[in-house]
Amino acid sequence: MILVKLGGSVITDKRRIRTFRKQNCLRLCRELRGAAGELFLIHGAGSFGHIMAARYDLQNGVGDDEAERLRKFSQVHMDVRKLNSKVMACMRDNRLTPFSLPPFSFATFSSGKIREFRPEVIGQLVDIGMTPVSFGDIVPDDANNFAICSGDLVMAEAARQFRPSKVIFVADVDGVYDYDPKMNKNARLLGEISPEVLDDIMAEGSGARDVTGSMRGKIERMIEISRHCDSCIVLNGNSPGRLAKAIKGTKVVSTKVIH
Ligand code: IP8
Repeated sequence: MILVKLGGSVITDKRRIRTFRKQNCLRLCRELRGAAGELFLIHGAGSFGHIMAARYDLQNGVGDDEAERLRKFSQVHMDVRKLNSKVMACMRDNRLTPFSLPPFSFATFSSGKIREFRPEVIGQLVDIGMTPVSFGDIVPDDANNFAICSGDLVMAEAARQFRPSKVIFVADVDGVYDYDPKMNKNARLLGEISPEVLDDIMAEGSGARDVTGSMRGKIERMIEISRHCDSCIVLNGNSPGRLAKAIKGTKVVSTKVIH
């Protein structure tokens, strides 16, 4: 299996609410064709999820008597499903055979973590040559009534269960940098990232943060994922051709994640 996450920042404009980057998404789906038949695709929520989730503070769940907040969870869920439909359409336009799997169709959640995971729901689709497509979403949660499930959480559990040959994170920059490249023009692209260098480059809390966590937390999760696959890389999806080459096994500008 090849596990790919299309980051929300490459398929949406993260600063403008519900703004889809259709041309980028179409091209990336074309590049994914090389993985057809063995692909599990996950995409982020971008500006269809993070802006409203942060505005309404949805990362802290919802109480039993908060009907108005439930409406907000429902709204964000609807928005991310709209984004998912757009991604699905781009895949179909490229003659891929996507099948949408919201996280709650194969997992249950408690305190924002996966409680049960049913890999057979995903495996069955891959076995018959379909491409399951999951995404960052709002999910029912045993402890907090509702929670936000990042696509990264799905990536981590899928890597543990399926032990993919390749895991590819498609970002809007060339890989992982020592500083945030959007804030610091001297930031240096790292060829490799491992637990040893993580502490040197990032103090807790540094780097951009969104509703599903800090940059450091995301990198820690990638390092964990790298334990369960043959290769794990972060590359730039705004640069045409890199995803297709990485799928083929050609070396591209990227950061290799190792443990
Ligand atoms: O973009 C976030 O998923 P991510 C999901 O994969 C929501 O971290 C609803 C904000």
